[in-house]
Amino acid sequence: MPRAAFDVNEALRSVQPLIDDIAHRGTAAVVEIVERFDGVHLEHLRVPEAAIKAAVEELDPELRRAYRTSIDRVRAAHEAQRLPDVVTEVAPGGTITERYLPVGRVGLYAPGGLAVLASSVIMNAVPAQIAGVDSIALASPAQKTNGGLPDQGILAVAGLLGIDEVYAVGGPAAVGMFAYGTDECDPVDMITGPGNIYVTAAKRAVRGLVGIDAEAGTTEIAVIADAGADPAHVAADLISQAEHDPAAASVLITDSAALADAVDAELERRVPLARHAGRIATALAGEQSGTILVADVDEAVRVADAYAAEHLEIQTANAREVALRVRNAGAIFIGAYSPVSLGDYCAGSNHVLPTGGCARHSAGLSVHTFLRGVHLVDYSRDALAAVAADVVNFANSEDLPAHGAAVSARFEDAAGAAQ
Ligand code: HSO
Ligand code: ZN
Repeated sequence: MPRAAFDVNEALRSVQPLIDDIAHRGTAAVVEIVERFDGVHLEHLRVPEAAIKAAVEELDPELRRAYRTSIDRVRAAHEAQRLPDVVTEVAPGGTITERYLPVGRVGLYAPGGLAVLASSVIMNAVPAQIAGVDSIALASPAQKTNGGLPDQGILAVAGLLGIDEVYAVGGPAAVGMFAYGTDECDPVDMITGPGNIYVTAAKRAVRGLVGIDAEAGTTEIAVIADAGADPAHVAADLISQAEHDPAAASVLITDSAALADAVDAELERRVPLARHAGRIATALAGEQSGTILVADVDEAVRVADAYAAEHLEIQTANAREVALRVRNAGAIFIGAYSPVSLGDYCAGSNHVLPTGGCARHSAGLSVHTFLRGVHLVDYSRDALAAVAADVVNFANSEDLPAHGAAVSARFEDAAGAAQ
């Protein structure tokens, strides 16, 4: 199954000048770029705190409950990712402490565009908060329909999460603002959050100056289903992720031709009824979507591993046992009652996941994304003395004798004689 084309370097050509402009002219450049691309003139980049409070107060009670459920479950599941400091005594008197330190300041990006995803703010902010990041800024495009403020749902989620530093800045301008800082926004150490190809290109442009999360590509779902799966469930789930993007990939892997036909029939019935029928139909018809017929569930697992989907559903007998055999997937959804869309919002799992086959080498966003392991090296005099000859010999073998001398100097008197 080919992946949809996604040429970030091409986009980078038009984005790099914008980033350079922000690096040189700061706020003035950000304001001009927002005006040019979003058609909104900003007096201030920063959203007044009163607007965030108002968004929380005006929340529809049912939506507020949904946001709360999501936040509570994502918090609960991500608490388990905290890493304790670990002290290892590698020799008597010599210890290495693995210490996990949070990134100091993070800029989160929440896109406007095709779909404004308040849920992604939760998925990015909660792990950062649990990691102990103490300064979190959020940027999201100014919406003409909301008086030049970001989307109300994004503001409300920010309020519920206790984030009060929010900027009405979208696209590459937000990435440039976070990376270089302006007189209104201090520079950050790391930028995370999904965005369109121009946002992704902008993150590529500032990578190194700041840390960035993995590049988010087009969303994908693969479903391993056997003859016992419910074709209506499978079809609904394939449609759910196709709803994101005409280039989304929906892949069925099955050992049952009858199930494949039944799913096709369900798709034919359901797609025209969907609100976003146009882009769903385009995504399902694309060469990146389709059905792979396999001999048995073992072969299905091998295909799933080779494909390395962002989301993998297992709708087979003994689904949990099958899931435990899979090596490559961003997240795995087990059985008939764990659809991907549950995970998109309220399962507790993170929905920022590796796409485009990156699940072969990378994991989704987590508390670990915002932590850095630092080694604390602590040897006593005796412990250093015991290993000194090894360091000296190793250093000499690399023709770096001053390295060895830095150890021996500690065991010599002022005249250079061994003590
Ligand atoms: N399925 C998307 C996340 C999302 N879906 C947000 C709905 N809102 C990528 O994992
Ligand atoms: Zn989704």
